[in-house]
Amino acid sequence: MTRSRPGIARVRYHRRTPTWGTYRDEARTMAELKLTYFDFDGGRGEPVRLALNMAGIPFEDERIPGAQWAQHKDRMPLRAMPVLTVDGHALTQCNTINRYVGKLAGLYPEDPWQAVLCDEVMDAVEDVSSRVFSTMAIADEDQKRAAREALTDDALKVHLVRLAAYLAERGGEYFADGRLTMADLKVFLFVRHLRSGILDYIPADLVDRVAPSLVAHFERVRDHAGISTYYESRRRAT
Ligand SMILES: N[C@@H](CCC(=O)N[C@@H](CS)C(=O)NCC(=O)O)C(=O)O
Repeated sequence: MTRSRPGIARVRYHRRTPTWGTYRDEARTMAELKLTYFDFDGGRGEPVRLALNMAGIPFEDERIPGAQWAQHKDRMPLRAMPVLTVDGHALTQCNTINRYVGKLAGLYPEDPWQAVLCDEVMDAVEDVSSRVFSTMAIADEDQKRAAREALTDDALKVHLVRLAAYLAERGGEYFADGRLTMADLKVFLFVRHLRSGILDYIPADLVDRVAPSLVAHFERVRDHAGISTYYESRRRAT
């Protein structure tokens, strides 16, 4: 996986064998990576953290506390995060970053059709979760309630039902390539957020009622050795 970008420094590293997977140890030439995102274990930056940790790819996990965001905003190319800095080049757009990191981590399909199925799911989740995120900025409680109830009755249900249909069409376990890919990480985090109960006016049992197969998928991904090991290490660290 040698990238050909003349004049850009590369770091040589030895990828560890993940305890959960089948990767063999292999020496690789890999870019130096830094993920910059908010300091919580979720959101648009989290699939990248999961994928890089699962694959044992070293990276700097730069976590910006929400209270300090104003001081950092102007150094981001589009005044938003996540930003993945690759050998000094600041890359934006979470799904673009997910595809790149998915390729590095072996969590993105090589087959073009499977890749587009993976992309479709990632973009659908991005679309609907952007609409959920945008309600967080609504200060007026009545307006927030109205916006979230409208989302629950329409876009959220439509997306959850469609995602469950995709899952069933694709064998019922994973969204692309018959194995865990970046699409599964994105759906896992979306479902975890919806079921967490922290989103007032979006019922925490919505997914369970509307798309129970996505709950089974959530548990499958949560219990994946690479993911449970990562979150155990986060629990120990915090
Ligand atoms: N289209 C961008 C959206 C990035 C975005 O809006 N990120 C949020 C955090 S998840 C952000 O930086 N919000 C802070 C702000 O806009 O001030 C992407 O896909 O990465």
